[in-house]
Amino acid sequence: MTGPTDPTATSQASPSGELPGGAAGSRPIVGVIAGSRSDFPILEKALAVLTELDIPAELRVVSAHRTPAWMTRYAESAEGRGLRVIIAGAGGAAHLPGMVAAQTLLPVIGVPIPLSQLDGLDSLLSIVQMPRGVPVATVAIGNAENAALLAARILALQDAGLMARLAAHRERQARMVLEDPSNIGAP
Ligand code: RP5
Repeated sequence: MTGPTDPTATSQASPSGELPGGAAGSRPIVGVIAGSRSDFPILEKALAVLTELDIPAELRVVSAHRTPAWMTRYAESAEGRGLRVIIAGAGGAAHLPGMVAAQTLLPVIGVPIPLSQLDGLDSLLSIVQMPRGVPVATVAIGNAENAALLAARILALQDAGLMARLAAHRERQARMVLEDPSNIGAP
């Protein structure tokens, strides 16, 4: 058996060792889980957005196939630990988001991870084609940033400060387009 026995007992350290999101030591409200450590480079983009929006988050490896019991413990304990949204990224036969969604009532956002074979289409179809009754909100292949932004929109419904930070984020995005050198002098 691999994986921690108690999800509350493990740290929320990012690969850099820092607590991602929010003030150091604040309790994570978004759980970002990866089917493998090899998925981290993509899922770290979600953490970066969550950190920018000051949303406390954790990043862990939870494999549906290699550690099914750990996946169940993670899903079943998530709400009780204070998580409000789960972002789950997996590649290939990407069953992690769906199987977590089957074991928690928290919203689950799936990130299809592109692998070298099939370019992530396999991951996308594995995650998006959920049966009726067990929803997973699926973002574009590799688009972990959007998973974080969608999580933020869900959380912002009950957090006016976060809603304001999201509005500022959108404003910055728009400004980057409008201030692109190609738009100088445009009407
Ligand atoms: C999936 O298998 C993981 O999400 C990962 O994308 C893929 C390959 O995993 P590794 O063989 O790199 O550990 O479960």
